[in-house]
Amino acid sequence: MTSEDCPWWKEAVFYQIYPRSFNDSDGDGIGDINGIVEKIDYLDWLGVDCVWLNPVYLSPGKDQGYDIADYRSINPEYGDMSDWENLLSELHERDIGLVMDLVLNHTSTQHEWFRKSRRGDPEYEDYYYWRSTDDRSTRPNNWESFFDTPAWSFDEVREAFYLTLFSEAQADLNWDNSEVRSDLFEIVNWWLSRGIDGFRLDVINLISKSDGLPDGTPGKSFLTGGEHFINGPEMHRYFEELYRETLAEHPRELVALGECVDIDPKLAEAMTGTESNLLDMVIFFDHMLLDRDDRWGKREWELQELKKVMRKWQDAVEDGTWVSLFLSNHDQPRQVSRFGNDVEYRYESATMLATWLHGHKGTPFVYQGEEIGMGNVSFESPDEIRDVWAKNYWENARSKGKEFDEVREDLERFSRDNARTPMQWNDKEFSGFSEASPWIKIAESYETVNVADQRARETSILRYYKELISLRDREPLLVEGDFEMLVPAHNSIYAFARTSEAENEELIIACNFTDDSVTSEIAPRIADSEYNVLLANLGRDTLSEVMQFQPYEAVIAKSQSHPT
Ligand code: TEU
Repeated sequence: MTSEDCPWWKEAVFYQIYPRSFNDSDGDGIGDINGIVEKIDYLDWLGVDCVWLNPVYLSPGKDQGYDIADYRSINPEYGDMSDWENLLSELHERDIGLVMDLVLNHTSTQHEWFRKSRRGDPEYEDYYYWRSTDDRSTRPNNWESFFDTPAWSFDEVREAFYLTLFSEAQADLNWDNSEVRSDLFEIVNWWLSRGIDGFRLDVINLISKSDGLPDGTPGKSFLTGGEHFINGPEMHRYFEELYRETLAEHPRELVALGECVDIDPKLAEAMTGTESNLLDMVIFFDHMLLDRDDRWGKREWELQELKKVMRKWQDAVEDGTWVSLFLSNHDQPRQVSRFGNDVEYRYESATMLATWLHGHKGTPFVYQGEEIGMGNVSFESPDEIRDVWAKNYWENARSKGKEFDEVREDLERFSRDNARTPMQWNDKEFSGFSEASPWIKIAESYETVNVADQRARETSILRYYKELISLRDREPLLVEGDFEMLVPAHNSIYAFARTSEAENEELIIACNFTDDSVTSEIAPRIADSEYNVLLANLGRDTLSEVMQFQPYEAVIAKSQSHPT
């Protein structure tokens, strides 16, 4: 389905692949590019339109590929450039796009630029943020990193501090240096010339830092100093320049999706057109913060809060921006464990959450394993931790005298490792992911939660995802319909309409977010028109004015006449 003035990426369903954990073709316990190729028929069968591939570039892997050592080569653990070219052409043959994940805010400290910069090579000395202080126990400012450490690391070679907003192996590039910008633009063009369909731009709203790198005011941003490095002063100018020098010249319709920490709708609108033209859609995180308190703590939250956040972003979409719709990615715990119930209601809650997500206005993203309801894992000991952020969290706790058991619950709830356990293809040893013991533990659930089993069944989470994805192809209201919240005050039911006044029709999407049976009047107006159920996870075939919902029940229904 391609309507004339709707870009392909608005109609698409994206599938996110974390290559290290998707499928291992060569038996070393690490997923790889040929492993993805082996599963393209599966992606085709599922019906997705475009793949977002997490970084596969050469990298020492301190942050699993987000520390790039060479933007123009492939990590040998994943294959080589000809494997990658084969992946692209195999995807394109099935009409599936490929979006590469590009990290332009920082490089690995193994990158040639950093190696030259630390030695003071005049051409590269200003490629990063270097600062000296009188003694090495005093940092240049009080900024905090995203990974629970100070934002400065000391380099023994240059005998100075470098800015590092993530791990110490990731040095922030100095975008104020025009040479840095033009080198990065060349890289972007190099990838575009290989025929990809666009980019996911990692933490793209961090590229500009306040002049002079002043101290932050503690509490002003969720990280000390954030007001000086998130949405910085030159951001729009750099976005516009990047756009002008790369994507703007391109003859095909590409997509640029920007991962943006801490933005609001106004900024999103600015980033997607009113101030700069770089981004087509933004990845926002407000809904990922509802259940978190101070990063690792648990916060009780209410459905009303989710409604508020989503309404805000749906209004922004009506006002002209566009968003990615997601509940999971490689940085987040598994959605069925987090927002559903992976013990008693895995099928019900996984399918409800999918219905809810795909019902909104924006582009839906499915993160590998979500489509079979993969859940969080347990961590028996610190040896099982792989993620650098989780390691820092544990190390910080340990240095304060804490035992592993005291932080275990936090890790099991929020660790990024939850999302990174191997894909569960079948119930065989190593879950069909590999012939060898994988780089990270396999979730205990693989014997019962796996692709082979769910594909063989008539009713399963996987079958439901396939239906939901294909519904988007048949039902333009899912792409274009206006959003309207229904029963806004209800504490258990999240219901909304997607309407088209011109066509005089609407969809109603209604979801029970709880373990309980719940009654709700969805909308009195549904009484005067016929509603056909298009999809329902628990077999419902009609709508009524007052509905009794089973735990985690979800339904999408369509009216023929719009209420007056
Ligand atoms: O993530 C940026 C980021 O800020 C997240 O780690 C965020 O803190 C998390 O989603 C909590 O909600 C991007 C990548 O997605 C991540 O994997 C990288 O580690 C990070 O950038 C650095 O490149």
